[in-house]
Amino acid sequence: MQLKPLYKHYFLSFLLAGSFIACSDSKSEKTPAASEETASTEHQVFPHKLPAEKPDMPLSASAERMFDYPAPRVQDNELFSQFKYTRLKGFDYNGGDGTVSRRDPSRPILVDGKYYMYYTKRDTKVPPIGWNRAKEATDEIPSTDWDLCDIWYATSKDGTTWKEEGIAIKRPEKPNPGWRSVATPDILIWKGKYYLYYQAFNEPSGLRGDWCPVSVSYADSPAGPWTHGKDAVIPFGKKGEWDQDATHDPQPIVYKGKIHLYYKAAYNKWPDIRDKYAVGHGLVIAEDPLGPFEKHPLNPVMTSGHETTYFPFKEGVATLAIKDGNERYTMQYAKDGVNFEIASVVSLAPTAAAPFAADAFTDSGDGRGVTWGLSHFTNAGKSSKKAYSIMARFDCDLSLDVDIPSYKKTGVYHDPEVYFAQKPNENRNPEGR
Ligand code: AAL
Repeated sequence: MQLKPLYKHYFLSFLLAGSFIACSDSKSEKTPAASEETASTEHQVFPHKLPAEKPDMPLSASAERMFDYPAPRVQDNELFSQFKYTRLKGFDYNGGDGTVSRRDPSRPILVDGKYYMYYTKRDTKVPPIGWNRAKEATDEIPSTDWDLCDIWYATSKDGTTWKEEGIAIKRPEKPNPGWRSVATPDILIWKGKYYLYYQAFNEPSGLRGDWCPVSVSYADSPAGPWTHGKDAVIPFGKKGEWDQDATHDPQPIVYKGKIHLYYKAAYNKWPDIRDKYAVGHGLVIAEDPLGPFEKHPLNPVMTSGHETTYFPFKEGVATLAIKDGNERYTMQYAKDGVNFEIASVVSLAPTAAAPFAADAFTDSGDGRGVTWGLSHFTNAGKSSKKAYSIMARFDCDLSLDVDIPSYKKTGVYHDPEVYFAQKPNENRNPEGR
């Protein structure tokens, strides 16, 4: 089988060397190298000019995959971007003493020339004592950063300087759902009305993991007043199902004429054995904002990511997966809003990202993507005893309508201190292995 190509190789060598003497018996000992070269002369070689389409030739697994992305070159990929950050103006954090925290912003909406955003705000006498000490939490002592919170809202002309307007949803009286804390809101505009979905806690988070159902309130104006609509709008899974313990981070879009509400659940023995936890995102669909919401049979529709970040893109839905799962720090796309595939791998991605998506509720069937949004940093406090979060703005080019080449650069360099802040395991042995 090897003989034929081998002769060919010799023939080529003779021509190139211009000498028959080169063909000696000792050469024939180099058969393996010879047959490797033969392969390259016999097979089509991947071209220097990167093809726009998958070439019709045998490809390595990696080269094959390159053509499965929205563009083979990441710089041309509409679902790839760097993320740039700006501090928000207009929010006071009480000198960073851990008693004031703002986190989990909703996606901003633009109404009559003003942006509105809704977020979790904690303003407590003392900083949170920590998840593990949830049993010691009182009416004045928060367990976690999102315990004893209300939902506030702020407005802005430019998305960077904000005016904190006041409370949108206040914790109701005990024992109404959410009496302990209301948190992590997101907004829907549907048939001229505004709907806020949020987590409604009846106990300090940490007691049973992060146990809380999702409630919804509605208003005629983005400034409220808000009327309580319904509790437990996302049904918990039955015992033994992946989402039996949690329904978090509700995020609605309007898609194919219906309300598609994505949510997060931590599962796999969590909260009993926390280090085994896994995170998934589910999808529930309704024709009315107050429900009933029906679970998609393929849930979880995302198996990587933490907080939910979903927006209409082309005919489908795009999402950003951060922090958890094998595919963390990827942008993904699903033509049908359900079956997501990796579109790009990203760096320095925003946490709890809530992008401004002008078409989040218009159901245009041609989502244009996003260029900025809000996110949070949960480690703004200098020590765990003064833990609090701050909100921030991010900018990006995940839009079909703009082209910002600097956002498409692939290198993201951190200050060396960022790396040195990651300390090696204390048990590293003296030889440094
Ligand atoms: C967040 C979200 C949910 C969790 C907690 C507050 O980032 O995932 O809202 O319950 O952390």
